Amino acid sequence: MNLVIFTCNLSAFLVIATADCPEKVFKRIPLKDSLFSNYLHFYADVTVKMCAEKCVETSTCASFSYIQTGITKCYIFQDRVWPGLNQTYQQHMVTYWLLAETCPLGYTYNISLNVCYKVFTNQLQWLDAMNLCEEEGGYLYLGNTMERFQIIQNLEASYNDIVHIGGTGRDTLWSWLDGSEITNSLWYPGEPTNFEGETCAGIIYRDNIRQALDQSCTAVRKFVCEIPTRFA
Ligand SMILES: [Ca+2]
Repeated sequence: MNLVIFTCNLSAFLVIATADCPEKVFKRIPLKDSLFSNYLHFYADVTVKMCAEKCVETSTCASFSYIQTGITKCYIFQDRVWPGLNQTYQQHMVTYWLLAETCPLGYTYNISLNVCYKVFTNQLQWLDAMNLCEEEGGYLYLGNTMERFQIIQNLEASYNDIVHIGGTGRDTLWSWLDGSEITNSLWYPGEPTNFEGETCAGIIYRDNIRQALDQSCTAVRKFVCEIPTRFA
């Protein structure tokens, strides 16, 4: 088996090429250090390449997590794992997803941002929306740059209410699902209000602008999913 680390400007990519199966591409997903309990297999004292190889060998594997400190640990998963609301965190844990070839049907590809995204018109609670995005192969949309936020700004008028996106927190500890801070410039004036139970992020449309707000996780809203692919 021929293993190659792909060292272009996207150093987060790990490419596994084999003689008898198509090239597999893994991408290090920008999620917080998370420790997941629902793994298919566990391996100790292996390299990250060996861990990726174990995933390729496991037909149902969609992602793996890896810790390089101390005795290396490799966890193989059936799902593309993501940090849930009550996830355990372990510093230095990194997660790679086996990437899809293209944007799924119904998703829009934004070439300048390299992102596949879809706005959903059905309304769900935040966690149900996140689970649906996960079933699609991704997660709730990360608005973690001004450029990414612009996609939200350009939503049709039919989304002129609150929309779920991929951020959680409370008090002053608010972050996108990749762990990056929700910066002050993205909050709607006066938000986050940190009212009781408002621990999920959304986008509100008011006064001709869309900005972030904290809101109840149990409110049913439209939502936006994004899917990482081997080119996005
Ligand atoms: Ca609020």
